[in-house]
Amino acid sequence: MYAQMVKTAGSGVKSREEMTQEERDFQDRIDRGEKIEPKDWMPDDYRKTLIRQIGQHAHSEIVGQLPEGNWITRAPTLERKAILLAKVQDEAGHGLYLYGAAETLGVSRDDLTEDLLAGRMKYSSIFNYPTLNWADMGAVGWLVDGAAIINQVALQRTSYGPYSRAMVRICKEESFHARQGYHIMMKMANGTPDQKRMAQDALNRLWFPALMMFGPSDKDSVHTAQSMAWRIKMDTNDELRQKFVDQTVPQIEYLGLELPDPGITLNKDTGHYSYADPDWSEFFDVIKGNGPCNTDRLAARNKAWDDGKWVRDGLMAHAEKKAARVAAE
Ligand code: BYC
Repeated sequence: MYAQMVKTAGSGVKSREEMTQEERDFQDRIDRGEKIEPKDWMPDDYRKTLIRQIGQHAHSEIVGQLPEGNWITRAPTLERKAILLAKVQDEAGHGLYLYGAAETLGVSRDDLTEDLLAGRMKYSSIFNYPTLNWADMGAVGWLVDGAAIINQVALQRTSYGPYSRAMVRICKEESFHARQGYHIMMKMANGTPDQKRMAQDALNRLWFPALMMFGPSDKDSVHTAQSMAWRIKMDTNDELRQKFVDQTVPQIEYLGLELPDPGITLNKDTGHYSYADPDWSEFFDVIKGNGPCNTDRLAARNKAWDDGKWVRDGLMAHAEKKAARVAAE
């Protein structure tokens, strides 16, 4: 466990001897599986890592509304429209739970938002890819929410209490999201030849970006060793990616679609599928801001923030008046 992690070469994780007594006591709590709560003592870097990860996670939920929100008015039936609308609203709620969890660490929601809008904080790479047609709504729900669940189910056991509790609630809703996406794929894969072709094309385009959601390969992941020692992350990026591939390949086969990577093969000895890595240079380019939709996504979020100023100002004025009234009573 932790003792093995500290020896990871070049991980930057402190050995027990290098820790202060407070840090050792903190690590012991983590190793016993205790939850850390907002008022507990924690190392500065633990706090910073959580703010970075939870903040990015919250931003992903909010930015993640854009590629799907774009299809609400064009959903093919009233029922599909209502389902997609509910899903996109859920993502806003997930963002709010996560901003709430981040705020318990002493950072304000406005500061996090400003960092996102100025391009100082990241959000998931996947949302920098376009959603071109209705089949993409199926593939996003199935693959993107499917990948998010695999990561988030593990995070339900994360060491920071408010983050872990937010994950429990989010995971329940994510299961519905993934199911609705797969349902769209089932309809299309069993529909007309054109619909099946669209389903295949959406799978082919979104497969590698979905694999990238788990982050760089373990050898290039800068934060994994320390985050696992602190049980902020419960699994490595490659472990979660493998789980996703193992879960998704049989689903592709059930749909009767072709595998998006001809190299996918089941290794009978390990029980796992081998698969091709995504193009990591593309991934690093996307997270640096150079993906197909980065500029549009940030412009849309900036516009929403500016357009919403009158609402925030109105709410603040109302709150101030109410506080003054209460104080005068
Ligand atoms: N995209 O050391 P590493 C969803 C960055 S969406 C962008 O492995 P870490 C949903 C990473 O931040 C899913 N950046 O990092 C919403 C770091 O850069 P910095 C959202 C990425 O943190 C709406 C650098 O690369 N889920 O739910 O240990 C509709 C090195 O990486 C990405 C979460 O956010 C990426 N994909 O591990 C539908 C889950 N990957 O910060 C669905 C919570 C890596 O040093 N987050 N980077 O500049 C995590 O579990 C972890 O943060 C990650 C990365 C596994 C993503």
